[in-house]
Amino acid sequence: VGVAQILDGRAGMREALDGARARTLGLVAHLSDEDLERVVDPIMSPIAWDLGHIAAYEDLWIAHRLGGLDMLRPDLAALYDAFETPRAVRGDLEFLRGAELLAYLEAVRARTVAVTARDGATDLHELVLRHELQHTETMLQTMVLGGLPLPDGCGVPAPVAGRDDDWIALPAAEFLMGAGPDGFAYDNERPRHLVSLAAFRIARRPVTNATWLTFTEGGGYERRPWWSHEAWMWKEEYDIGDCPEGVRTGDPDAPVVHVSWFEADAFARWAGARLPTEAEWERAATWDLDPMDGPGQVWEWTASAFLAYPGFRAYPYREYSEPFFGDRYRVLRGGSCATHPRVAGPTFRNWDLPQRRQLFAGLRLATDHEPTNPTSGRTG
Ligand code: AVJ
Ligand code: FE
Repeated sequence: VGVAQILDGRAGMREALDGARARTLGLVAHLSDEDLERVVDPIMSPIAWDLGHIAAYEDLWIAHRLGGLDMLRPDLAALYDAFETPRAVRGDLEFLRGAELLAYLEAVRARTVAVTARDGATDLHELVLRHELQHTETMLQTMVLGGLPLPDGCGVPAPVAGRDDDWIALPAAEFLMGAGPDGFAYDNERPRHLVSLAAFRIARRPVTNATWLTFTEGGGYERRPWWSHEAWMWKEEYDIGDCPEGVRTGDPDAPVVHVSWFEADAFARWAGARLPTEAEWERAATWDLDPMDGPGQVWEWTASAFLAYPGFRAYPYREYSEPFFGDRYRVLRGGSCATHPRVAGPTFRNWDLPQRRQLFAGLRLATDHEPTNPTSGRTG
C-alpha cells in the first residue's frame, strides 16, 4: 500500500463520516427538543439518547481505544453504554440535550479527525461509521412508533416491479455462507463456512401491500389456522386485530412494511409457502445465474434464529453480537429504504424479536417444491 492510497483512505473515510453525520442531523432537524427528549415507547430510546450514544461510541473506539487518548467525557460512559443502561430506563437519565449534545458530537468528531490524520483509516472507523448509520435507522423506527413525521423521502418503500407468481428455482447445492476473511465485516458474518442446501424456490420480489391486503381481507387476522401458538398469544395479548395502517394507505405495489415476524410467518402459511432460511436467502442473493432483484426496500424476515456461525469469534467486543445469539431473535436480511447502502450487503445479518413491528421489515416467500398455491391464486 502506497502513501497515496493511505491518504486516499483517510480522505474517503473523512468524507464518509461527514456524510453520515449530515444524514444523522438531517433526520432529526424537523423535530422539537421535546420530541427528541421524550420516550415515545418503552422499547425505544429517546432520540437524543441515540445521538449522544453515537458520539460516546465513536469516542470510545477512535480517540480512546485506537488513539490512546483519555475519553472526552468518561462521566458519560455508563449512561451511553447500551448494556449498562437498557432502553426502558433511558428516559429517566440525564442524557445530554440541546446545544450541549451538539457540542459533544462535534468535539468527539474533531478528536476522530485528529486521530485519523495521524493513524489512518482502520476497521474501527468502519465500525464507528456503520454504527452511526445503523442508529439513523433506529431513530427512524422511533419516529414511526411515536407517530412523529418522517423527514421527506425516508421510510416509505418504493413500488417494486414483477408478479407474485415469479419464483427463482435454485438447485440443491453446497455453498459458502458468510463473509470472507478480507475487508470489514461484522463478527457474526464470519467465518465463511460450507452449507448444504436442498433445492428450493424463492419469490423474485417481496410480498406487496396489495397481496397482504388480500390476506387481511380474507380473515387473516381473525382466523386461527395460519398462526403459530406463540404468534396467536402475542396477537391476543396486544390486541393485534388488523394489518399495519400502511398496507391500506401505501402504494399497492410497494413491499409490505412494519409487519412482525409472527405476522410474516402466518402470512407465509396462508400463502402455502414459508419464510426462507437465512442460508437460502444469502444463496439466492449471491447466485450469479439468476440473482434476486436489486437493493431492498424492506428488511426481510427469515425463518432463522440468530445463531453464531461455527467457529465464531467475537470482534471487536463481545456485546455486539454474542448476547443476542439463541432462539429469541430472528434474522432479517437485505436492507430497507431507511438503510444506508454501506450498512447492508448479501452477508449482513440483522436481528430482532419476532413481535417487533416498528422495523422497516417485510418478507419474501420460499417453498421446498414447485409452488402449487401461489398467492396470486388466492385473490379471486
Ligand atoms: C444490528 C440493528 C440489531 O441496533 O441493536 C447498534 C446494531 N449495535 N448499536 C442494534 C447496533 C450496537 C443492532 N442491530
Ligand atoms: Fe449502538
